[in-house]
Amino acid sequence: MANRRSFLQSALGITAGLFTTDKLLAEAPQSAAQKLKKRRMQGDRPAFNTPVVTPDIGDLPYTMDGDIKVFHLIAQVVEQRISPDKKIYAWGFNGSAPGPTIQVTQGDRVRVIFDNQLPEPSSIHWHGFEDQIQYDGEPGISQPPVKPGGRFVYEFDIHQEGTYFYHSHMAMQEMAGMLGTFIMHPKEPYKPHCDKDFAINLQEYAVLPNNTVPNTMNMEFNWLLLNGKAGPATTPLIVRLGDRVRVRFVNLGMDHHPMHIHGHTFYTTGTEGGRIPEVAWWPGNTVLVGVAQSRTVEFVANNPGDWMLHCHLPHHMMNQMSSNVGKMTRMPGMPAGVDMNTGMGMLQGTPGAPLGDDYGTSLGRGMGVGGTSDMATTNGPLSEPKAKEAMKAMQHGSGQDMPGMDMGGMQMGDMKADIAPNANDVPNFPQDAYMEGPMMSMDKMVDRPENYGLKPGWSQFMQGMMTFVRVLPPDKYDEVIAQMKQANRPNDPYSSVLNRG
Ligand SMILES: [Cu+2]
Repeated sequence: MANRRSFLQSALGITAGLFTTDKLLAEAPQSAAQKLKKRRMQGDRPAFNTPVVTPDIGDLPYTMDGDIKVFHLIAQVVEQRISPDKKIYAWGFNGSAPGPTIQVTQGDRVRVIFDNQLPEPSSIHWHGFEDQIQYDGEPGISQPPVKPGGRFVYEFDIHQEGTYFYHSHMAMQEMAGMLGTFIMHPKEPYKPHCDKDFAINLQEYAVLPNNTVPNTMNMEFNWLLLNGKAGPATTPLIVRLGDRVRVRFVNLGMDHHPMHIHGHTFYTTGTEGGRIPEVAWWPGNTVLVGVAQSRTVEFVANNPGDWMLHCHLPHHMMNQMSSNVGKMTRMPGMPAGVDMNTGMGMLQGTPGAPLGDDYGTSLGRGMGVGGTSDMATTNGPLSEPKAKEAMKAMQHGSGQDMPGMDMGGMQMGDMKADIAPNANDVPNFPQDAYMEGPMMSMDKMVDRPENYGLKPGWSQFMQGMMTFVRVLPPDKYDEVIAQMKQANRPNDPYSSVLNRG
């Protein structure tokens, strides 16, 4: 076994050190790739470190300086579309928030050149590293804060293995998006071998409607993200029926997230402290990923279908949800005699929104004795003609009724068919029908090869921390992979999978 493994490792160029992970298998001689395929079909899995795929994010490339892997990490403001209809300015690294995933192997010597392009001091903490104190990244404690335009060089001998992270050690910067995953592949590959290995960063932001900047002080999060995207903009995990799959969840936010998979039972095989010995793995379909923790799960994708993978907190399966706005939708129109903010239900004024006494009960946070702005009802509009009028552009999908407003690609469901005639008389209605009928479908707006073949209209039921594990039979799998290859996207997070065939 050891001989075969070392043969494969050298045949695949794995021990030689990789410049980017996608090169890892691209360098494999054709014969080795064919042998690999044959072995997979025979159920005989070679052991090697499968490169981790971080959907929607990708990897930080590196160069070699002698034996040292050198990464260049740049803190900067990043413009990020977290959903087709929502763009925010986060603070991240090298163009994304979370920052790109760093992948190294146990035994590596690693240098990270950190440049601060932010308008205030920062530093990077290497979460879980058994490193030297001068490289721990605590500003003012282990190192001077890195000033705007400044640089600091971190250097490590990697002797651990597992799923770690990097983040700003300034709390508000972390909440603005400054975090990323750091994978330490083991020197001796984990057994059993996994065919697919994914990383998913869990994050939340508070961004009020019509705002583009996360409010890092707000405790009421209305955008819940997987790798910087809210459903349905998340990119599914593409796996072949029969693959053994590893998913590494990383949580660097304000909430804990019970991550749940449909149709499969997984084993928790790792924490933020590395691999768990096999005798201590525990089965489940939900794993609670606490703040500052990572949880690694593994399962055999033996059940074909497009299976949900999501946080199970109900409010984390939603987008744009905010109690700071909302009164307007169930009224016949804007109330007369009030200013725009009041009319729209914006919380404002003394004693201050949203935590003031006046508004307490509306937000479910008061003493329960009533507030001046209590709302008789909860969510959205009920009259079909009104909603249709408000959403003309979306119905037609091209914005021709509302010049200058391109909502192209949205499709409305059939409201009449979906809502009971007596809906208005039912206590607590509406709940999930808050957009007046079914949510708008955004299939076209989030179209990508990984979504190929999903059931039409799927996107209206995906929000927040929701994605798919698409367990595809060989023919469907090949079809989707072919589409992904054809897309030929620069820095494709899936490139290591695509190169492997
Ligand atoms: Cu959650």
